[in-house]
Amino acid sequence: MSGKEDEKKQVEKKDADATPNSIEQLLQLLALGKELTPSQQKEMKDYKFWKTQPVPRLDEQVVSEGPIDSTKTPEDIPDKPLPLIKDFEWCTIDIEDDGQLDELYKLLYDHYVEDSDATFRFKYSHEFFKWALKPPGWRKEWHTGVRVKETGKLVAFIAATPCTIKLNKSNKVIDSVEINFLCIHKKLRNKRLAPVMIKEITRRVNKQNIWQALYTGGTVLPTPLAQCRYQHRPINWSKLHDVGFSHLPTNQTKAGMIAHYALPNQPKITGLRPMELKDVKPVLELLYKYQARFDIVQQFTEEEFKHWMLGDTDNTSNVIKSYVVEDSNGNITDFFSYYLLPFTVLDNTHHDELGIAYLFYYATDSFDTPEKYKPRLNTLMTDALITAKEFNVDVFNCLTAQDNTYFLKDNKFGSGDGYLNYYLFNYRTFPMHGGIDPETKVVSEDQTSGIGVVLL
Ligand code: MYA
Repeated sequence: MSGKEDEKKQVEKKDADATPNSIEQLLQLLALGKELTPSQQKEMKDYKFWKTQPVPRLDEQVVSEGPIDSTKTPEDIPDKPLPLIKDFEWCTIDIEDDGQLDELYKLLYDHYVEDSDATFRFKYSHEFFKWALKPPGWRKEWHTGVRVKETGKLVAFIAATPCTIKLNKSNKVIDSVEINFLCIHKKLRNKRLAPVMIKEITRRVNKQNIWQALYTGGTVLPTPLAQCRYQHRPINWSKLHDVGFSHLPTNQTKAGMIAHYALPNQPKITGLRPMELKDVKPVLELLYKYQARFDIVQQFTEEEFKHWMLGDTDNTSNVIKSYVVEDSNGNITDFFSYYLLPFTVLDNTHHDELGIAYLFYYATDSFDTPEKYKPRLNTLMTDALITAKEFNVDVFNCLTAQDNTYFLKDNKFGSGDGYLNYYLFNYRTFPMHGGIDPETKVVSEDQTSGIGVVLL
């Protein structure tokens, strides 16, 4: 087969696997990035900033896992922040202060997601920020902003939150941070401020004797440990159609599409109920057993797990929803969780909000019997979709991470155009499977991914 024919086949295959264009646009928004064509891809030497950082090189063949630079101590790290360009100053966003949360909201609302039509915006809430940025062990100075000196206007932000990573193959546990919400005002783009923000958050984290970080992004940087693809499952197809996310495929009727995505009103699994405080310990034990199947996982203390699953409340959070299955002996056999981050819909006479759920952590005790595992996972996820209807979720998203590839097809998820790359800072790992064929990007059904961590 000639190269051209080969390329054409791949495109056909990808198209057959993909969902309508407008849904793809949604997923691009969510992914904050799109796969680059080979001619757009940069080489290592072109990454002027990243080539100076302790990250694996793009062409590197990893022979053993471990830190890249392990020579420094906190005393080697400067006490003072890096100098900023004239007229700007560093600040710390106090997320206990509603006024400062509003400033962060406004920055992200206007500048985090590129939406050329200005039709959809992330609808962050104070509750979301507090959940996302204040897990146990959070530090004020890790919510780092940049302001205009004269006016005090917030123009850039980056956040670190503590986390513990475990690499199952080498049995290494790494004290780490997750880096998220890097955002620069559109007028300050392409001025090399991002590298300064990254170096400053690195300094602040290093000062706490932490030398590794986990982060994700749509942009390809040196060097992803895995790449996953966005997947989505329309729940309220007719609303998605109304706001322009889903178009009607030829040879289909609206009624046919609605019927295709219809879900029962009641969950199927006996014993399914919202997770409570008393479940934290057994659910964490279940998760730990289950997660041994992935290459990279997150370890939680009970306190951390309580925060991430229940949002510091007894499951009355509007942001994180967690459910368990309790059998007749009182044992927890399964659990799932998802978080809610809606979109504001602008310029639509019928709808002003789109409900979006993102699959978070889940586990089941049936994973050691392959014939039971896949059907169980499928039913569990159907129940997750059913419960999400109660919270006005219109589309349910996940990645090809965890064991999601096992349930995507049966639960009518469709592949999007967005990709998410996973990175570790200052650590080499063996490459991990992202649940898609690395060449064709088609979902690898029936193959577990190596990715057991979920980042917001
Ligand atoms: S991912 C979400 C990122 N945010 C957005 O996409 C929101 C909209 N976009 C923006 O606000 C800006 O475009 C950003 C870049 C801020 C993304 N991660 O200042 P520049 C490199 C890392 O001129 P700008 C998230 O939050 C780029 O390759 N690097 O660019 C996780 C180039 O370097 P090089 C990125 O467009 C963040 C340099 O920046 C990213 O004005 C994890 C250009 O700088 C990106 N997403 O601003 C951060 N995008 O020359 C890393 C571009 O080498 C954390 N670049 O190609 C590392 C761990 C740190 C802690 C370590 C502790 C131990």
